[in-house]
Amino acid sequence: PPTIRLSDYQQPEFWIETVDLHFKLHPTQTRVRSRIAFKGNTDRTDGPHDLRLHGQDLKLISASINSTALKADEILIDAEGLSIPADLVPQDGFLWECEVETNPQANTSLNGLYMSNGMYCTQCEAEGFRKITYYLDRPDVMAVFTVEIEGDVPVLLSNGNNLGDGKWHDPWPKPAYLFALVAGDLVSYDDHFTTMNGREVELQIYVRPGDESKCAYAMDSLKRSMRWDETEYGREYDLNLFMIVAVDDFNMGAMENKGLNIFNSKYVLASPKTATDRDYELIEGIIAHEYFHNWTGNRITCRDWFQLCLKEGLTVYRDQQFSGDARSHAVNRIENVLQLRARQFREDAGPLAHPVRPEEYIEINNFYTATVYEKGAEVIGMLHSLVGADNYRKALDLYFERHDGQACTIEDWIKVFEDACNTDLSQFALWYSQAGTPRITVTEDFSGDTLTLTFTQTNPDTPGQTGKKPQVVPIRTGFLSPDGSEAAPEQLLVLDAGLKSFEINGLVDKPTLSLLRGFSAPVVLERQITNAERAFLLTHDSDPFNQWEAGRDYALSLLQGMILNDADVDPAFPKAMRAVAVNEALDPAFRALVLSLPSEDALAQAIFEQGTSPDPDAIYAARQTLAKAVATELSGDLQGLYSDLATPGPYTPDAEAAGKRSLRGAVLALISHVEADCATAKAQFAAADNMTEQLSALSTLIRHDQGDAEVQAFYDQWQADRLVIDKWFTVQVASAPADKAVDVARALTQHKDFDWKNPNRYRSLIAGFAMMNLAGFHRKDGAGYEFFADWLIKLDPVNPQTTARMCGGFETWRRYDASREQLMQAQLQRIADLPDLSKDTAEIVGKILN
Ligand code: B3K
Ligand code: ZN
Repeated sequence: PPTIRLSDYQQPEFWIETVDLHFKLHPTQTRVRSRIAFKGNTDRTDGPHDLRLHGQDLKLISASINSTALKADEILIDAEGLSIPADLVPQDGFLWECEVETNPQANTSLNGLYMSNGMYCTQCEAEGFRKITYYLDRPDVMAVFTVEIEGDVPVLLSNGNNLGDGKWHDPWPKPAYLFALVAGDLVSYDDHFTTMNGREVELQIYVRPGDESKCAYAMDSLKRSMRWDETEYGREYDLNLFMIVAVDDFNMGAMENKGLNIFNSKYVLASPKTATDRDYELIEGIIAHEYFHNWTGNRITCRDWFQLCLKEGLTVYRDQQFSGDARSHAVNRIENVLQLRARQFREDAGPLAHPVRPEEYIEINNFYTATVYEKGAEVIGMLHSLVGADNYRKALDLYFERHDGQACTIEDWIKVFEDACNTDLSQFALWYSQAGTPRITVTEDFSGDTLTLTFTQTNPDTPGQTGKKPQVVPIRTGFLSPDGSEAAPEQLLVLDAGLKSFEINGLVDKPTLSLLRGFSAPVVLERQITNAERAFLLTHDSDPFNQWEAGRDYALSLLQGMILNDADVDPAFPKAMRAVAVNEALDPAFRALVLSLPSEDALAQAIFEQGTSPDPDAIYAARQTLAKAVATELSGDLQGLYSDLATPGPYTPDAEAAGKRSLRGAVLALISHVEADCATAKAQFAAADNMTEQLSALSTLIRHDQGDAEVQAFYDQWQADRLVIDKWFTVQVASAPADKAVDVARALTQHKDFDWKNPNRYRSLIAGFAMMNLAGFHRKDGAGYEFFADWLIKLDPVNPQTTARMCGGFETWRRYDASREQLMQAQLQRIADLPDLSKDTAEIVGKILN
């Protein structure tokens, strides 16, 4: 398969003005008729051009140009589409009419038109529309769509305004990737919204009959998102109808099709008994994300797929702002940084590293990555802090004004900031083109009343990129006096060179530095700091992110010492943890985050960066020892905390109640380290009236190998609820003791409910095992690797997109000792050698092996 390059971009030979689609739905023989008004592209003076249309897995029934039927020998069909020779194609414009047949039932890729539990559904981003009909399936071709659907089902939906009888019209020109069709036996949960200019918008969430009672939270999140986009960005909704559909078989979280968002049912349906606090939080964030795409993605879209971060980075940034406003900025920031480090830093440090705006790909679906999304959002956060809030708003206003209705590039985006803020961003733009996480060091020199800070920056090599230039790194810095107060006003130090010094004058004592407050740049900061300074920051820093970071960094350094040098637990650490745990002035959600130790994967990465191969069993053991030490220090407080943190009355999903439950969950985990029989967890499991508490109890019990009866009871209670049964699969493989995990996972693949073609179910078990149980996956004999590879091989022919994404489980193979490395390499090679491997998986496995 060819490599697609940004540098090869050319405008299309033709544009499309209008598209009329007619669907006659049938599970195995759906007929699609299209009438497409093409016009010539006057910028392409290199004609005359053949008509080249994308198309995949289509049976062509007929085609004509300006009502003249094309003969079979006038149409050249290949695996990627069709071509009509230029002499048959009026170069300034023509009407294309075509009929094709597709088989939605046979489409297991969940890309294009497919079926999920008897319901018709589409997924067109990035390149799924070409599986529906022949088209110019590229985002810079924007057209007005009119759709008519005939089918033997009660509900027939598409984008835009409902004209009745299965007919739809979307007045906003859009690229084909935003097209959607849904048809099936669905019911809707309805509401309405009045926009800032007084327009009435009908809101509908479509679900399978029986699920109507689980839509309230998604609807509430939608209305709050709509209001927020008005007040914070001045963006009003632009159709009189907004629909969300929940489907069970979906490759990702959700999709922002114009006026008809399609969601993985996991991110719509919620009730206290079946959804955890984390589920509620994700529903709120993803509903907001997809809604925000209406302006950042749909009204202004991407010129080509290399510009993906234009819509994704910005929309993630916007949904993070929204969630911060809706909940707690501090807690959200910490959670986002945990994710960023776990997924994006890991990606940036390994064989799949690529810039926020990649320059080449084989399969674009492989680039919906943490780098494009999460690092893309970090880059916007840095822009925001560099230009300031007022300038940021000015730039965004200009962006919407200048580019509404266009398909844009990162250059357009940067130019808007340069023009609105009167600044030069050429160096800043390196964040979009250079891969890898910059590493920053700092030295401090205090003399007289002056502190001199000297920063260095190194920009590590990544696959295909060496000799990088220094980037612009905004470092928010605080200066703490010995009594914990701010000795000088906080500053934004902008490191824009490989080496740079800053002077801070008028200080009485040498301050303790609070560096990179709020995690103001996605970098690794290396500093010389003592445990006493860490404890001081954990107690006194007024920046909650850095307060948390001090505790995290403290734990990380202790654990590394325990793992690598057999160090004993530093008794000051449990004391510092206790001080936070019992400090009622602090938000419970924040306290829970402080109490949670660095993940096993984070420790493995940190140890690897020190130049040693991490031992997963030693990592597991050290975390256990440290947790036990904290639990012992807190033993006198735990039962009191546990009962004080109970949230009386009916369950509510708000951040405050969720925060208490999260701290209570952390306390429960500590209690079970000092309680022989896990009695508290057992009692919590039996009494729980909500999924958060039921699941945290179950996970604790499994971790301590005490949960057999509860595992069965949970299944008996929830077997009819697929989203809960997904959790049941995950908790068993993720929490199983390391030596048992592969066997548990293997046995569960035999369970009658392991419907592996459903992506949620597949991920719940296979990714739950490979990504959430470090020591289990890395069992010495390689059984975990073999099991994981077997299942990647099995899924690839059925669903390449999900398979390729899951291969990330092997992305860290070079971290480990020679024996594990060889075992993983052998499995990767076994996959790479398959004769019919999809290009999706081939691209990822090829890169991982290189
Ligand atoms: N834009 C979609 C993701 C499409 C993924 C295609 N492989 C969801 C989102 O980012 O909002
Ligand atoms: Zn998105």
